[in-house]
Amino acid sequence: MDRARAVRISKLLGLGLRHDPARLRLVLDRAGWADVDAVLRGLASLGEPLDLDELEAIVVGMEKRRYAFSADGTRIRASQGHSVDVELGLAPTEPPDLLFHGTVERFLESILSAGILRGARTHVHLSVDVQTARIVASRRRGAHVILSVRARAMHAAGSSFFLSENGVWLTEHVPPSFVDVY
Ligand code: HQG
Repeated sequence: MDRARAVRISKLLGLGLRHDPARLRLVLDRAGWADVDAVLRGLASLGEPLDLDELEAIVVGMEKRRYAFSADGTRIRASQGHSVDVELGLAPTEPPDLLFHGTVERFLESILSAGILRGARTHVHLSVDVQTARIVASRRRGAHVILSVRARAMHAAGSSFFLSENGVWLTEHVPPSFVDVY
């Protein structure tokens, strides 16, 4: 499959599995899972018919591994990034000392006063390394800013952290006192 089509389908999966299940005619369960057959039907209904092998190639082949199949292969979900209310069932985990957040200069003043907010998503997304944070920042226009988050100290002060299946750290809110410009 050509990359443009894979990216197009990956975006539709994001829409259906993270933000707006009805657009793909899906119903997600509490943990965010949808039936694979329903996903294939939903994609076909939006003009992107594909078979199970092609879906698997997209899920496994994209570097970020945004989506994952259930152990029995009948269901699929997004590993992070939701705006719909789901309970991923991740265990609270102690984070490393520092985590990173890539953003842009125009958000900086607000972040330094209100902290890092989850916005429309269920969690703030933090990266384990600066390079990933740079990629996150580069999705946006304007000068990039990398923030470091004193995650271990936040955890010690009572915040919960979760590590998604694809290696993204999640927390509900990062107070400004734990944020530094990197
Ligand atoms: C900013 C992609 C003003 C925040 C990426 C960010 C990531 C504030 C934007 C994942 C703010 C929210 C998530 C405040 C935060 N004032 N702006 N107080 N607090 N912001 O897309 O982290 O490709 O919801 O800095 O790779 O950019 O979809 O979050 O710029 O992992 O899998 O508000 O999405 O993954 O934007 O990206 P987002 P994000 P996928």
